Amino acid sequence: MARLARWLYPGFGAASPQMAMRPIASREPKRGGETPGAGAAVITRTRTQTKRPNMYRVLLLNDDYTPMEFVVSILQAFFNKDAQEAMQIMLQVHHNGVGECGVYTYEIAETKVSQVMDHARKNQHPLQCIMEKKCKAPDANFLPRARKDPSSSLVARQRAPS
Ligand code: TYC
Repeated sequence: MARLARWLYPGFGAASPQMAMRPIASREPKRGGETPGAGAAVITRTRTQTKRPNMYRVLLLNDDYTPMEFVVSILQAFFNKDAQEAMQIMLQVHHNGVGECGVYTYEIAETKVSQVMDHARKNQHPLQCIMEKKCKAPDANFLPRARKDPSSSLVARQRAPS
């Protein structure tokens, strides 16, 4: 039904500007050498394609001087973590050197990094906050059709019996 609606109204279902309209060739068989003009019509169908934005992880780095409570307060203020989550992330950074505060689109990640760095600088703490591009998970809609070989990790969607 949604496909029909999209065919009739090309904008149907386009939830965001990420959904680009792309004309696709008509399935009508081409008649030899016919050019559009008097008596000929060109039928173009459009299909909406969703493109996922690149996503960025915002990370905190450990140092020996920034107080733990300050890091916890940052996680609550800028990353909307509750007290328990914030404590867990802070301890993760403290023990392992790095921890993830959240995953955002480019502009939001960049803003978070600036906010944290400004706030740390104003309070004279050496806290470092960085962003890193997140690897894309393969999009299920664009995976090749299941091949005969079930050992292929890309297309094997069924779990092997354990
Ligand atoms: N290691 C710091 C301390 O012992 C605490 C800390 C945690 C600092 C996380 C930075 O991103 C950080 N006071």
